[in-house]
Amino acid sequence: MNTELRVGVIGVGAIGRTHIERINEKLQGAKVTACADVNVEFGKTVAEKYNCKFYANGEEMIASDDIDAVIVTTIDPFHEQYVMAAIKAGKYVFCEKPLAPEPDACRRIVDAEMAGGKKLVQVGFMRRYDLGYRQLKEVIKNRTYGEPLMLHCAHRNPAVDESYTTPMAVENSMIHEIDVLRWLLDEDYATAEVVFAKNTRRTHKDLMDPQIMILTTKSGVRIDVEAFVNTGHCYDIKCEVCCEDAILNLPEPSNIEVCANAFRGHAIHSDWSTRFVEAYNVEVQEWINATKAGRVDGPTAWDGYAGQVTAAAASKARDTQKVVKIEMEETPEFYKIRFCL
Ligand code: ISE
Repeated sequence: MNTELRVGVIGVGAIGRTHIERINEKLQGAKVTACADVNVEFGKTVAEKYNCKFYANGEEMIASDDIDAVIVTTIDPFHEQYVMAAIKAGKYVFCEKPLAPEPDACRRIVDAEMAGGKKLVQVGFMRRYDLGYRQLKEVIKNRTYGEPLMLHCAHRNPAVDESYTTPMAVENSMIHEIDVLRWLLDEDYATAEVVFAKNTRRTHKDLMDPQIMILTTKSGVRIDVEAFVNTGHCYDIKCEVCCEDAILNLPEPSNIEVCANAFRGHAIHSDWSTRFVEAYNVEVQEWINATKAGRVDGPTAWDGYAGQVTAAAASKARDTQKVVKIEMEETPEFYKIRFCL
């Protein structure tokens, strides 16, 4: 396809708008030509602002000739219906994480995509596009420093509001580690466990914070991930990979070093949207390029499914305070090229 890819965005409340701006103002080869939102009044103002056609009905937009490809950025429970509509229309679709909240819903998407015989779905796991994680991936893939043995990770947010409750540490935050570490190590998980630390004074009654998720992979790599979402001061993502011959660390995004007031250091990010802004840009640009070339290069519907199967096991482990075995089927041939970014 030599002409611009015409993209329709469903759900323009939050990250949907950011993707519209990114596509129209920063990236190459695509234009947002339509958008849809259940909040009609608000959706119309967004359509007017970005000069695209508004649809009150998302399915109608997906089926229309106004667009070639779809971005789904609605609230999570609505992802399945729009991804399914895109598969039915034979259009490429980028769906923000999670593919769907329940593993069964993800499985229905996988089955529908396989039945259609063509990969169309990409899931928005943007960490895979972060330069630092890509550097780690290269070294781990080549076994430059031997086998990876254990990983120590942290996912720290400055603060969350009252709507963020205990299950969300796994399902909304550590789902990123679940995906990116599976991709880094190129293998599925075998068990999950979640333990609690002492609660911070900054939390509220429906949120245990911090929490530690412990995963083992099928080959025996041991992973611990700390989720601490009310640090009060920073957005901080850590990933330390202990290999046989070296310890590897996810690099910090670069920032000027400041020396003042008898202190030397550099600022770190206070929000995920700035920490991973470049990763988002690369992710959406690569999606545009692959879509125009008729391919899915990024995280597939199967990856989305594997993520939710693992998250469900970790949630069960948290609720029962037991180690839970993860039952994950072999990756079907259809999805076998999943790790070839
Ligand atoms: C949020 O929903 C995200 O996706 C961010 O990337 C993550 O860091 C944050 O913890 C989540 O709440």
